[in-house]
Amino acid sequence: MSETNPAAAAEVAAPHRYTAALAADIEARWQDFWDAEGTYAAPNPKGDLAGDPELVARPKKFIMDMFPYPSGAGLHVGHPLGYIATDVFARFQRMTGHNVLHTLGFDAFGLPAEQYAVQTGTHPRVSTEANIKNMQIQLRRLGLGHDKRRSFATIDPDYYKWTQWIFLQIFNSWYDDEAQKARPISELVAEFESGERPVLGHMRAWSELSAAERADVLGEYRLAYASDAPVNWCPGLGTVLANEEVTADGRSERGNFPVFKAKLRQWNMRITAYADRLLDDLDALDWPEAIKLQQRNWIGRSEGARVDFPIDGENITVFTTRPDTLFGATYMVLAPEHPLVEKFTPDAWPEGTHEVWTGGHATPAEAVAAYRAQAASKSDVERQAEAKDKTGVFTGSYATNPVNGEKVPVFIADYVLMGYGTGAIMAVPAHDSRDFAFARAFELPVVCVVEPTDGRGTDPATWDDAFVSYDAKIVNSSGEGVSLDGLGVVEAKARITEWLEREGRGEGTVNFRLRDWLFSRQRYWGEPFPIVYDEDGIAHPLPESMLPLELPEVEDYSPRTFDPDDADTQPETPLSRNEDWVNVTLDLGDGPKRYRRETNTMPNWAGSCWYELRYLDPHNSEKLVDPEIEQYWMGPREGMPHGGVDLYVGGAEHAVLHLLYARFWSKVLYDLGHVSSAEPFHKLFNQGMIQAYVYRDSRGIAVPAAEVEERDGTYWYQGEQVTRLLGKMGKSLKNAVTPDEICAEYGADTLRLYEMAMGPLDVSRPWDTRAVVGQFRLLQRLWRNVVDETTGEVTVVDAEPDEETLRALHKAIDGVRGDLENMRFNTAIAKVTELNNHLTKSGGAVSRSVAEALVLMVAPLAPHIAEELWRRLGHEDSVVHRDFPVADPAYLVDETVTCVVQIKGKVKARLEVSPSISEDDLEKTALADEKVVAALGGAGIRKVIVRAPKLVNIVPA
Ligand code: ANZ
Repeated sequence: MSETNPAAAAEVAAPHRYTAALAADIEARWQDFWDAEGTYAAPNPKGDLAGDPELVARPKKFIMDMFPYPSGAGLHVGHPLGYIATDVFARFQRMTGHNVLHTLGFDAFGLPAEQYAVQTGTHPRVSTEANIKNMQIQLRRLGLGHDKRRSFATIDPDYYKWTQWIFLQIFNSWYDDEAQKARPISELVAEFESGERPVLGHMRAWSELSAAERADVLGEYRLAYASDAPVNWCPGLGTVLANEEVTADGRSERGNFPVFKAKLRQWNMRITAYADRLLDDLDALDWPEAIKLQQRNWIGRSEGARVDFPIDGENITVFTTRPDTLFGATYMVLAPEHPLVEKFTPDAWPEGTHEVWTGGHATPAEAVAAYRAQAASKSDVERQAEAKDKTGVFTGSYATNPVNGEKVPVFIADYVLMGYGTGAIMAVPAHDSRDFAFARAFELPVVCVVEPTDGRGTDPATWDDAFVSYDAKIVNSSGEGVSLDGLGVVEAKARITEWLEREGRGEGTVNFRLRDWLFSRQRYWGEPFPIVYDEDGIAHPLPESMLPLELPEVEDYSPRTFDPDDADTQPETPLSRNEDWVNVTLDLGDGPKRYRRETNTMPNWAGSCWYELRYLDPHNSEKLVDPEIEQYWMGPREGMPHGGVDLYVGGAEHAVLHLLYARFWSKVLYDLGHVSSAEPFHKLFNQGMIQAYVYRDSRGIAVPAAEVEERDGTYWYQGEQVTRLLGKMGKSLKNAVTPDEICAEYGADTLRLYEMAMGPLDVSRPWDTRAVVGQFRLLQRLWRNVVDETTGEVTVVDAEPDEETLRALHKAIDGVRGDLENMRFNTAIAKVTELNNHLTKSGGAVSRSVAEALVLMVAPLAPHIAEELWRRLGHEDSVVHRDFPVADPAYLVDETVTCVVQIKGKVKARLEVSPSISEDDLEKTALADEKVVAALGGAGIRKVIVRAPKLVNIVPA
């Protein structure tokens, strides 16, 4: 039998060995125990989750993962990397005196469930809930210490009731630029009523305006407002798309359909009101610099000026960051969509208009129409590309440069975007590369006004490109009332801005790249808007008592699609198909009336904009979160001036959208007094990715990775050689490894250790199933150091450990503590391994004190085996709330002995050296010693006699 089945033989010889079967048994038992005991329940200071006051009194730690979308494909081993890391960290924090909140919910609205529903007819709720159940089972198997009482999914009506409630708060507020904060819209109305604030755009008093006029005025202020913004309309998919969902060549990422710019009435969030605060508050956050930089670039603050260029008794206003170069502005460009284009397109070309300017068209109108059609088919990204060949066409009009009275031709060109600045620019070809390329193509004058510092001279005719510098002298810039000659760029900007303001021809301004957030989607599987429209089309918020507004049943979840090339179509939302739901009679305080519901739904970012708050107080039916509870877990404190989650772990792909939207909602809730934290996430950590090898055959098709064989560095699949490349892990690349497989083969503790040992957490690493066994062996050795594999008896002894073991132990404790505190999980595991190996090598029974400390050190990393060994060591309690061991500093200093150095038999120096120093090292140390060198006085050496570690005798020549 032993010949045919060695594993079975080993089991007979060692029935108590740590095997996959034993690991499975241990892990299931402890997972049941934790659930039954509520081991990971974090007590709140009050409310339904109040608990142990001793725990509440401790310093808190709120440790959070970016929550998952419950996909039908389930988890592969790459997904839980971050969840394991936060779990290890949370466990360590529990063992070092903190009240730790750690839980996980599900971000469950979204497109895949809806598409699945369209294909199969299964209601998205049904498939999503099944996916959540499946994911919960997979996650439970990993032994994650979550407070499950706090978990929820964004699709739960009890949750999205509050998402809708927050929408109403945003709808019912406006941004007071003076106070630099959001305020209730009712306070604005009061200011209008009292006449304290003039009603912009109306000569009449507030009381004289109609309801529709008032609604329009307030719409200009509300932080959530409906507008007819140009959006990405994709008839082939039947929905509008976010910019991120559109490819560089203007097609839908999904399905590759054409995308058109269409004006549709959509909800928007006025995130731009918060641009400055979103920038400023980044400074105090503990985030990776790269992510902060991406947010700064996305917000894109530019300081410059608006300048008016007179034209036919009107003005074209440009935004420029370089008003200091105004004397070099030789032409202007409007975005093709600019509303003034028609007005300044005369019937005929002015006398003698250049051929290149007209594009060969008979009239300006014809040229403009042709160019507009061409520009409409390009995406913003394409239009902004740094390509040298610039296109455009002359409008037939000239404006006047306000500083020198010169006539400048007005062009339209697609390198100017409507959505930025004013959608119009003054072109300074000498000092802007795009303008330079355009000027060369259209034979426009180039005037140098910033003195080149690179020796190219001041004649642009000889240049190959623009001279771009912020650190040079202004030249050629004197006009009637103002001269900039000789000034530096900064002074010149200040001087000209002052002049523009004095003359009423412009003003200094700050511009942001950030746009308002398009908040409507023509989808089914999202939060309905708590908004109804009356017969005049005026939007009314639902009262809080009518929340949640639940998603109704519909016959068909799919968006209506159209001929992909038919830009003139309009989306039809799935919710609009339920007429009974859409048309309702409601009493909104002035008696029953007929209303029509908003039929768009919110984007799937909405649910993740505030979920950290609901974890705090998940069952509160009166408030989104109790203020005292919010203050306890997230309020500002030392080192965290804006408060927030203590640690947030997730992928770097969420640098801008989710993280910016969540920051924005936090600030609105903060301004309105609902929370004390103005930032959601104080510390952010981006984990790396687990990559996997992708094997492809000669046709480039991925083959199942698990069936590929390696032969001397080459790879073979069914007799054919295949190529190997590192890539993503996933079903489509046939290289997914599930945590379930690894748990079945080795247990969750081994999987946890392997994932944490693979490398620093923020670095991507290739998965290697064959290497997992290394961590399994570590656990087997750990087990053997405490339990007899044959009898199952605990083998530890009460004797004091020897000096060397004590040193190894305390060195490990000190190192592992520091590593866990700083999330260096891989090096923590290396130190645990070293100590464990020391115990294995020492032979003989392990001292109880050492075994217990080792088990406690392992507990955050491999909690199941730690619980089991702890119990077998005779403890009744769980390791989870035990104190993490503390190193005794006395054992951390290396022991030394005194070595005497003699020259010709006389003592010249004493050295403190390690008792284990080698003869060579000791000789070198002695000869390098200052006193010895001095005593030798440059004499040569005939002989050195070394008796390590205590004596060195030098015989000079
Ligand atoms: C004149 C000028 C001279 C400019 C010069 C630059 C250099 P940032 O820093 O990104 O804010 N611009 C303004 N609006 C634009 C639009 N809608 N589409 C394309 N370009 C636009 O860039 C601001 C600069 O980009 C502005 O300053 C303007 O060109 C251009 F030596 O004005 B500048």
